[in-house]
Amino acid sequence: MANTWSGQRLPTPEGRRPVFGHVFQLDRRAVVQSILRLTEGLGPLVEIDILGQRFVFVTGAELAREFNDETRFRKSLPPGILALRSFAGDGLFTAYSDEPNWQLAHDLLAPAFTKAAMQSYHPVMLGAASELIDKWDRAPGPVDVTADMTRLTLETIGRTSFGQDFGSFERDEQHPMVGAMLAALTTGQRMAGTTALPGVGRLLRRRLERKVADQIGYAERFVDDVIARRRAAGDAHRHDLLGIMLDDAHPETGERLSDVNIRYQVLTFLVAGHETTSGALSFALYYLSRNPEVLRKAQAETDAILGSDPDAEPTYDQVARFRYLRKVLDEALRLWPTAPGYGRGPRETTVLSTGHTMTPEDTAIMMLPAVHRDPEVWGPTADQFDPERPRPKLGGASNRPFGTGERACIGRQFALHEAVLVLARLLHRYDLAGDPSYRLKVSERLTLVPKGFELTVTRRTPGAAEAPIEAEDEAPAVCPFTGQPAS
Ligand code: MNH
Repeated sequence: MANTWSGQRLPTPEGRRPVFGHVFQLDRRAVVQSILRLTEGLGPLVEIDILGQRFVFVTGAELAREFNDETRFRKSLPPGILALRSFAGDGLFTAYSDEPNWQLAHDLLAPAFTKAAMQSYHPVMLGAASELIDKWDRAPGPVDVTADMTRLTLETIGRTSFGQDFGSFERDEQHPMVGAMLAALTTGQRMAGTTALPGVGRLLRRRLERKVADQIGYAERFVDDVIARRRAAGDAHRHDLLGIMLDDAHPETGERLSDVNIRYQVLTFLVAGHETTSGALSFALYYLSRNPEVLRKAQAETDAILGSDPDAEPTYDQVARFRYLRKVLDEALRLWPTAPGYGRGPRETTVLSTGHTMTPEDTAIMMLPAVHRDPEVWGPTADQFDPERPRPKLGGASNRPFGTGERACIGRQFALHEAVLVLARLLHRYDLAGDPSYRLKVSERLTLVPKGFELTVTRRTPGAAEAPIEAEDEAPAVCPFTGQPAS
């Protein structure tokens, strides 16, 4: 059986009950935050029992670095990710690394994330940002930040990758696709938590399955329709992510993606391509609104680069120059990695530095919010937001919001370009005021996002900045495919 850890005892929180394990100590709507609380002080390797199913978490930065070694370990699919396969199949995110469609899709889609491709997305990203700005210019009161960031990122991924406009800024409610995707994903995850329960579990699963069938059906019909319309358009269509999947064969093997797999990829990119970036933008705006000095510096940077015209749009090359904004974003993703974990397992049976033996059937989940706040590495101010904090002891190895190795995020550059571009336009144009009585609450969908966070935005007059701000210590460039520093 998988994930037995050869029967070894691992540190585990108190109050574990027979059959139920720690389930009564978990808030069903905030499982990640519950686990963070439960595992505190027990690290770096902690076991949680949910209804007889074992979950092993890595909460220490040194140990996480050990797991990031690609020669010993690779991505593994913990139950919560495995459950997504009923929806996303062997799409890029949920495929096993040795499944043929992973390498095929990885190779085929790499051209959609080159610099040339990013340059072609740039004007589309600017267009979506302008629609957000039109909405905020007209806002009669405080804006719902997370909802609007989700509008923005859904439009960006839809338009750049599939030529699909969701009309998010024309509607008051979110597009039905958002609800359908979230329902499919969260239910899949909840079902994963019940697999060790034979009797009750089966009933519970069947009820959830029925509830979600309509939503999955909607999402699949929507995607099939996008694909069909593109096919009907004939040769005239564009060479975006969808175009590549429909038209291109692997340069060496001549293989193509199947229709079923293309559907999985479209669903994967729609989900992976917007939720996480939306959360990252929302957390960054939260911290900016809470740190006036940081906001002032970030605004000065936008003035220095974009000048005094509030309608100025950054060029592709200018986006890379927002070094301070990039640090703000990185620091927000350190504290709240919106994809809060990833699974790793050994290629061969191995002994960890903790002394525990791990077989290829075992999985450990890197608990990123804990890893990213490990005081051993980040010091006593680990929990504080400080975009200018010095690089930590382990450098980038202790900060992996985009995962690691060959299975690291393929959309990293896409997300960073989009997020910096949008933040630049917003801070150049607006002053931000949060409600001082708001206390950060984090809501857990598939990803982490601020909950109920509103901002009052008022137009500002961009100044001619006194002196352009240059970041002092520049982080080394990181390869988007390996997550390792590019040499
Ligand atoms: Mn993304 C994989 C985080 C934006 C598409 N992404 C990952 C992983 C993390 C991650 C972590 C690795 C998971 C694992 O090892 O199991 N992603 C993010 C974050 C953001 C993000 C924090 C934004 C901020 N991701 C994006 C965007 C896209 C995208 C934007 C698409 C345009 N991500 C993916 C895909 C994968 C992935 C696809 C799976 C890659 C693979 O396994 O080959």
